[in-house]
Amino acid sequence: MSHQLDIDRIRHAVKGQHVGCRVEYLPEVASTNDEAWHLLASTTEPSTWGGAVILADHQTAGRGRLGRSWESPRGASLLCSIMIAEDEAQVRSGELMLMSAVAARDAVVRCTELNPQIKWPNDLVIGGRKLAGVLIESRRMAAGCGVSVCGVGINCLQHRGHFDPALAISATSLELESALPVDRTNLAIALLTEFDRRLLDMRQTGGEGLRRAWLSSSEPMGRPIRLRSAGKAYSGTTVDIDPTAALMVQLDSGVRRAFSAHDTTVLHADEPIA
Ligand code: BT5
Repeated sequence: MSHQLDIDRIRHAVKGQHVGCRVEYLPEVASTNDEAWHLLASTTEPSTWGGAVILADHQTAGRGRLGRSWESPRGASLLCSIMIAEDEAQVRSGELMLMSAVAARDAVVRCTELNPQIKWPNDLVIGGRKLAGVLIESRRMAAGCGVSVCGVGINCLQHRGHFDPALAISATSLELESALPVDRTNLAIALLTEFDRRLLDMRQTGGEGLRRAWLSSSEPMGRPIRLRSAGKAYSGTTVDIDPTAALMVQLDSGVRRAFSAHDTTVLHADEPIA
């Protein structure tokens, strides 16, 4: 089995779907999300790029949320950005965040024997170690159309030594977790197919099914949690998520509060609160 991404096979497999109506591949980019924004900025009709996908084998400046970086050794990850135009999908960035996490998880479940959990807001974890992350960026384009770029990074072929020392304990990959061979092409097909299915479902039935799917695949609610938001630290117990992907927390102070996925960091158990 080849470890190369087979782009022709991906294009063929997702033919007829909205997500994957165009599949662009670049061996190396700064960030697949940047590449998507360049493409969108260079067209007078950004909405026609809805459903288009950028895949790459390597990122020199992959990014996470809040200015953090996303590491990926060459050829080892699935690095993917999916463009969704607001008017076609009538979905907001919070729903896209839920959708991306659920689609990424379901893709892993389809391609392996693994059962990762979603960790709010955007991580897939196995045994507490991070397997994948999601980054949603939304902008209003010059043409007046709102577009979101859903970036998904899944660690596939990494061995322990591939990870920086800082990630060696906190990160994992399909290769490390699964007894089955890892095929990035199959995973890409499954991701685009699951995303397409969820998007269609969302348009037809609204966000409730998506929220339920997210909850049934996530770490259970009712857990103690420590968070940092807008420079302040909080601790409490998780209660629920809402359709904007905000996490409802019963704070130790007695107040119930929603935390937005865009500006909140979950603190590790041993991480200082300040
Ligand atoms: C994320 O951010 O988890 C979102 C990652 C999204 C990456 C995709 S790849 C395709 C697209 N193009 C991009 O440029 N980005 C998207 P966040 O929750 O902020 O987590 C970032 C943190 O995860 C870092 O600060 C590290 O601690 C950790 N991290 C970095 N690389 C990792 C990796 N490969 N595996 C596990 N953890 C990692």
